[in-house]
Amino acid sequence: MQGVSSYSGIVDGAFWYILGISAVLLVGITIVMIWFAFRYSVKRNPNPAQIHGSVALETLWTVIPTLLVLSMFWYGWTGFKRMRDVPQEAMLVKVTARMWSWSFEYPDGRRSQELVVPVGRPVRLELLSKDVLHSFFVPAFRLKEDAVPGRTNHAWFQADKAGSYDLLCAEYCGDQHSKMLGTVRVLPDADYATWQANPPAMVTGPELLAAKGCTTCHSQDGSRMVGPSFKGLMGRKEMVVQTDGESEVTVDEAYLRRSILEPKAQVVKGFDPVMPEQRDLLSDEELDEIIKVLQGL
Ligand SMILES: [Cu+2]
Repeated sequence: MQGVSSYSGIVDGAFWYILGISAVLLVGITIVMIWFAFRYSVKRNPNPAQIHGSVALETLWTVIPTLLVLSMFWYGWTGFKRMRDVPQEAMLVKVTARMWSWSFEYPDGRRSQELVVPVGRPVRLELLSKDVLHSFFVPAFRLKEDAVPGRTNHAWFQADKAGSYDLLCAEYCGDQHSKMLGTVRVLPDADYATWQANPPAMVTGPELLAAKGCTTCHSQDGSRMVGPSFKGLMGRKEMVVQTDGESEVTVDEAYLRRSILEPKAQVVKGFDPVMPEQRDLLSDEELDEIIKVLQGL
C-alpha cells in the first residue's frame, strides 16, 4: 500500500534499497557458486594449482561489503532520525493501549475510540499501556512503536492524505490480540474543526459495551470467554478470589461498579485477573450507563 505519512517515502526507500542489494547479492553469489562448482570441479582439474593469499582480492572483498553495509546503515539512520525528531508544533494525543482496545485523549480532555487528526499537520503521540506490551502500528504511515506498561513512549506522524487508515496491535498481547484493531481518521482542516467543535453524543445502550471493548472478553450468551459471561449476571452468586482468600458474593450494583473500576479486587474464581482498571477510561456517565445496560440484560 502507498505510504501516506511525511516520512513513509524514506522508510520505503530504505526497504527497497536493502532488498535490492540483498537480491543482487543472492543472485550474484548463487550464479558464481554454481559456475565455480562446474568450472573448478575435480574432474576438470585433477591437479589444481594452490593459491596462497591475494592482497588485492582480500582488500576488495573487505572494502566493498563494508561500504555497502555502511550505506544501508546511513540510509536507515537518517530515516530513523527523521521519525524520532518530533516537530515543535506537533499537536499532542495520548494513546492508551489495554487488552484489547485503543483509546485516545486530546489536550482538551476529549476522549475518543478512534484517532481523528487533521491532514498535513504533525501529531505527537504519547503511548501508554494499562497492562502488557502492545505495539501501535499504522502500516499506511509506516509507523510502529511499542506501548510499554510503566513508561511513556512517543512517536509522531504527519498524514498527508485524508482518509481512514487501519491501526493494529503488532505485539502479541493475549488471546484477543488479533481483535485489537482501530482506525485513524485523517480529516481535511474544515472537517477536523467541525469534529473538534462537536463532542460526540455518548454511545448508549448495548452498543456502549462493544465501544468500550467489554464484549471482547464477556459474552452475552452464557459462553465462556476471557471473563465471566454477562448472561444472567444480576443476582448471580459467585465465588471470588480476593487478597485475604475466597468468599461468595451476590452480583449487585456495588459489586459491578467495583469490578469495573478495580477489577482485580474480587476476581471470579476460575478466571485470570487480566482486566485492566477502567478508572481513567470511563467517564462517570459512561460507568452509570454500562451498569444500567448490564442490569437490563
Ligand atoms: Cu495489544
